[in-house]
Amino acid sequence: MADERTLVLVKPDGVQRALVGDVISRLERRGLHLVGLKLLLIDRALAERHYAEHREKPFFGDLVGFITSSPVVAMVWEGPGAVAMVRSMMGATDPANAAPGTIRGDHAVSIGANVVHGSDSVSRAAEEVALFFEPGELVEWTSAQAAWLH
Ligand code: IDP
Ligand code: MG
Repeated sequence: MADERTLVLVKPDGVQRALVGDVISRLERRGLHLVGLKLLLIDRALAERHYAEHREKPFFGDLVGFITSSPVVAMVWEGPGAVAMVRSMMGATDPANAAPGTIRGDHAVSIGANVVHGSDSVSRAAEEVALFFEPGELVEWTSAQAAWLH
């Protein structure tokens, strides 16, 4: 499986509920590694680009309003098959359908406040990473630096 990068956001509800550490811990223990990390308040322009695919949906206004309402943690995680792996660890979009053991299945009840975002394809991941991070903010692990990575 090729190494992939994926964008993960801990959404405003996850940050406020002190779930940042839990999300990071799950992804670390799984064996993915961090290549970028920041805390930021998303502005409207970034939110509208990030969620552009949902522009015509009835919940778009609420979605943009929520993601811009308080700080989020944005991260880039790397590893073999990372995009699909993170999606499976997040659980279904609607927490009512999210399996126990997933982030949403363990921590959420509301489809709007569902703790995390994860890119849904390799191509979209590249676009989302570029929306949130400058190239210089991402770490290229060398094999020597990665000696203790698993
Ligand atoms: P995803 O986050 O699992 O990729 P998407 O379909 O891309 O789900 O939707 C983006 C976000 O929009 C979801 O995480 C959720 O918070 C919100 N959302 C999706 N569908 C609905 C809906 O029907 N009502 C309200 N919010 C929704
Ligand atoms: Mg999505």
